[in-house]
Amino acid sequence: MLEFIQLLNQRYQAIIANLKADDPQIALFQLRLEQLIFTEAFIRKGELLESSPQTPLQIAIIGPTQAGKSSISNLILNNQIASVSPLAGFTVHPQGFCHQVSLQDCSGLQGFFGRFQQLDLAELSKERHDCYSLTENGSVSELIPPCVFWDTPDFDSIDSADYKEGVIRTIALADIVVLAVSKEKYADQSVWEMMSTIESFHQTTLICVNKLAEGTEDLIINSLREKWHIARQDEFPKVIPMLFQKQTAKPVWPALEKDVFFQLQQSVSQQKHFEYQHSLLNKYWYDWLAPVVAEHEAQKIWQALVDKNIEQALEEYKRDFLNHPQYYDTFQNALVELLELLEIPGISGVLTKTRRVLTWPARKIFGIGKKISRPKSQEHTLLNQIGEHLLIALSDQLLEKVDSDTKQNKWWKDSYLLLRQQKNALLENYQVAVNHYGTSFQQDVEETANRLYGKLEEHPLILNGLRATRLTTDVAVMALMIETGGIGAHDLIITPALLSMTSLLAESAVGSFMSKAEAELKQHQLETVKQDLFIAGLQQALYKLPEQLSDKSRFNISPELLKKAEQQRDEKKHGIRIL
Ligand SMILES: Nc1nc2c(ncn2[C@@H]2O[C@H](COP(=O)(O)OP(=O)(O)O)[C@@H](O)[C@H]2O)c(=O)[nH]1
Ligand SMILES: [Mg+2]
Repeated sequence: MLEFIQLLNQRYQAIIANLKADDPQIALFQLRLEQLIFTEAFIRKGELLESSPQTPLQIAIIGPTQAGKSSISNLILNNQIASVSPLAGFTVHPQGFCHQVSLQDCSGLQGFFGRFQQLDLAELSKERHDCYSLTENGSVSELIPPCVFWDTPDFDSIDSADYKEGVIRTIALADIVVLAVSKEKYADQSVWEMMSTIESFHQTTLICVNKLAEGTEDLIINSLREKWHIARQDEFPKVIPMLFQKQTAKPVWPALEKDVFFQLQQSVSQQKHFEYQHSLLNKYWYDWLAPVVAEHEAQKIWQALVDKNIEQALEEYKRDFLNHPQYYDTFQNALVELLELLEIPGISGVLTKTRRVLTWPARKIFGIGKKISRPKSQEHTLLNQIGEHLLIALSDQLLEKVDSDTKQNKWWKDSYLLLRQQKNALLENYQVAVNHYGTSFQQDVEETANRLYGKLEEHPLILNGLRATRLTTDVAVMALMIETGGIGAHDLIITPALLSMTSLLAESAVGSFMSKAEAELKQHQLETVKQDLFIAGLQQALYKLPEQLSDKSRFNISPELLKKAEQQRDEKKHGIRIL
């Protein structure tokens, strides 16, 4: 799950970086990015609980600028270890202090912080925000049990992404959150936004109100309570009021509240982490993935468009070739092959004799001196036209979508541009496939001829009848011309001899076999064209086209990956589904 959330995070970042500054989506995407950072941190905490269950109690103090977080940290730690400053934004790294626990006890933390580097307190530099420190506290405090106590940077300072992420990580790590506010800052929007966001972490919370003027405690606590109930559903936590210390400039812990952390420790429960994680994921999932799902939908519409155009192309192919009485010549080709197989006596002799005569029409057709090549058949020309037409039609339909689908307008526009750019390459591949089909299907034609011949062999009477038929040189001439490429096979229809052979066969006992063979050949031809040219060729390449679009404007998370992530989301750590 962590990988998927990180992937989403990266995708959102990349897309935000490429949106125009005035794009209305920016604010929304940034909000989601922040939710993802919170969620990633919480998932990391779950992994820490699982991989290092011995990790000591974690307490983090959080709050806006100048609340006195570092001062209160020192008070609680009974040590002047966290730097205090009158300058806002002074603490910029999460700083962990090990109280009565050793650094070794905290060995799981580096894994939790991931790319953030663990340094010594003294090594932290203001220039670099992707680090945190972990230090042994040295002195003993009677306010806290053995734990790691974290001082954190102000959560309301707008600074680098690393800075913000460091704060969020530390908040998610905490078993107990101490919200530090001063009387000036407790009403800030940033405070209540944060408290509302982390409600889904279900952490034990304590509020320290610092710098209070004497006598204002009740007023401020009441106001805090009100704000809490607006921001959150859970119980209002315990509040520690701390009076403003004019002389010392250091807060003082109320004497009666010495064991508050020991009490709070009792209510820390890590048992429900995965349940909370699951509801956190569910809370945002739909929003986060809305643009991913929209891409999938656009992709589906695109595929349906491709399919529709392929269907139309096949209809054209049927109308203008397979079912066209003048142009369909494949079965005639099979009959010419059959003629050869029949080896009608005398024909071969005639063939040789007429060879000389034949050079004349062939030359006439192809121009004297030019190499004779088999002319492109009607089918070949038609298939190329159909392919080109398909790509043009698709391109037009994409352009229509740019106007009609305002929500996914960019998706369509990018796809349109990509198709325009790749049209020639697609067409070239298609033409190669058409050529290949032209030669390879000849085998199927020959096979049909063989089957017809085999059938005729079962009927020696017809076979002999055919052989006895006085076929004129006409047949031989036509057969030879086809062999040498002098003429298209469909011209055979006008050849009386072939006509007589065809009708002889049709009217004979093998007549129905013949028409069945013709129908089968046609069906097989349609399937082959559909599969080899339109499905394996065009459809597959076109389906994948949008996947090539730039990652800068798209999420490019496949439906399969999304499905896998959704399964993971609903699985407990040991593969048990959450009901
Ligand atoms: N006078 C007075 N100053 C305080 C008190 N608590 C904190 N401060 C001062 O407030 C400033 C900010 O404190 P700091 O702990 O660095 O706040 P942080 O930014 O939240 O960590 C420092 O100059 C502290 O000395 C207090 O009770 N009395
Ligand atoms: Mg500080």
